[in-house]
Amino acid sequence: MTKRYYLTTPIYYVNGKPHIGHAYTSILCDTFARYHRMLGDEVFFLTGTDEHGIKVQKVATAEGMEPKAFVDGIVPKFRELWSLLGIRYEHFIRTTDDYHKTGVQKVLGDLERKGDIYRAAYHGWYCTPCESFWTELQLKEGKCPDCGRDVERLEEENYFFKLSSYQQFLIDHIRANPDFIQPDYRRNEILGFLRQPLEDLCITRPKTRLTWGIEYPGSPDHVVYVWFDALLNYLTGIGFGTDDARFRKFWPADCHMVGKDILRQHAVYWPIMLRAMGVELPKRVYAHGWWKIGGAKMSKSLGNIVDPVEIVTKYGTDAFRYFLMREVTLGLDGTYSEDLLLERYTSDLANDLGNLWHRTASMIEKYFEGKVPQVAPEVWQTKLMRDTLALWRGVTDDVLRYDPREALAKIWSVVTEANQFVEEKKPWSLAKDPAKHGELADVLYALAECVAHIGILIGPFMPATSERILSRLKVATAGRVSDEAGFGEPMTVPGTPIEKGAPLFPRLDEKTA
Ligand code: ME8
Repeated sequence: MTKRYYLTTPIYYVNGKPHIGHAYTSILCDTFARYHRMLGDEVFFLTGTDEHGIKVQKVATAEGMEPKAFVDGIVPKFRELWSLLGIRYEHFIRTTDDYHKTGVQKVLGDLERKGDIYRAAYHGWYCTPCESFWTELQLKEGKCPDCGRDVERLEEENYFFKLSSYQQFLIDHIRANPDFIQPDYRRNEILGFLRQPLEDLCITRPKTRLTWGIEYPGSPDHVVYVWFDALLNYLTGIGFGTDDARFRKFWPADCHMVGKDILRQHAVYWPIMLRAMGVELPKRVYAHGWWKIGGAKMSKSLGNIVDPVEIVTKYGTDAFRYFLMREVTLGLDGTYSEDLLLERYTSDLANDLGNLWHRTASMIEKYFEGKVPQVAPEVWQTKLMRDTLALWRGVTDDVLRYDPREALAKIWSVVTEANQFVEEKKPWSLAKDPAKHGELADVLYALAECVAHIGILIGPFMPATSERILSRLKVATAGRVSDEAGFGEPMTVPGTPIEKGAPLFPRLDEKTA
């Protein structure tokens, strides 16, 4: 039976252009989604934009625009970036879409009738940039304990969601399902947080303070708190309330990929909301780390962002994708610098993979008129071929464990081995001796096959490079390999003319020339 795989990115705030941090989450998810498609799974990859709330309203007002007109102008920047980065999603949800708003209102109505939402007066402190409520005791020297900024005194009527009723349920669920929050150290953090009693969540804002939101169904004077609205995208985006068959087909989500900044919302509020609704919980929430610059998180509010478009224009999409996934272990923080990217580009891409392709194609051109040579079947018994074929299992395991860095490291160990194989076999010497023509054919065939197999496996990580390699080698099976047996088959056809083409990763001075 076909497996289903439902994966989500956070829906990003549209209060500014996307930066490397957003690109990172989307590239990770795209890679996992592509890998699962390669395995033959029926994949639903959902991404989109979080458009309501004070942050967006503020920026729109500052620009002298209506919020809706403002967000309509920003959303295309996200879509364009995803297209530039090769992000292939099944659906792009906007929280201003009607089907989403209807879904949110229905959930609120149901929960209120069930008694999980109540109206009450709120007295306390509020941090506007964080959109967080704090009690007197929680403040740190009179400031927001999260961001250290000023807070304002609030006294207003709001609607509250009974998080507290479900605290023990959540603790039990997290304990019984070790995969639910990943990595492990984040699960421990959340369990630590849950040692304190949970306060009920204020899920509305009075329209006197915020108008840009979904209207609360029970009161024309309130809009829904942006997080309550946003989290529900994971349901409405696959048809909750509009396409029940699709919803039932893909829910529960296999993985919500998020940054560690928003783990609490996904690992505490969200499962409790679902439990209250009587909907199954997602299988996994995976929190990745932050890209930092000079020790600080790259963020819109700090203004230290790097524009992915500039990087991609200079280095190419696949180099950017490779760098982000190879540089840090999923879960940990990484330091972004162009020097590090350049180092990876030069060593791993231009010198290792690029060179492997270039010398393989050049020698096939020179010694075999550009055609894949005929070979003896023993070629498949060489260490290089055995190590190449073993990649399928190793890389697949790594991807299924959400370790793209290790997957790439494994692939690159074979790239290195193949380059060493060239050095050892010295095809240029074999070519001088007609008696060694058969051996020369074996060496070049093995190299062509090795590169073809690597071409298949890097597809989810570096789709454009994969396509380039496979089309130059005329690999007809591309896109049809879905298991270890298929991966074990020959990919190239002796006698077929290949195309050397331009360098896969040109030296940067050549690129800019
Ligand atoms: O939080 N390093 O949206 P957002 C790594 N709308 N990842 C980063 C990053 C960095 N420096 N900066 C941002 C929101 N990200 C809500 C989400 S979901 C129901 C609602 C990535 O625009 C990372 O995935 O602030 C982080 O969690 C997300 O962008 C936050 O995006």
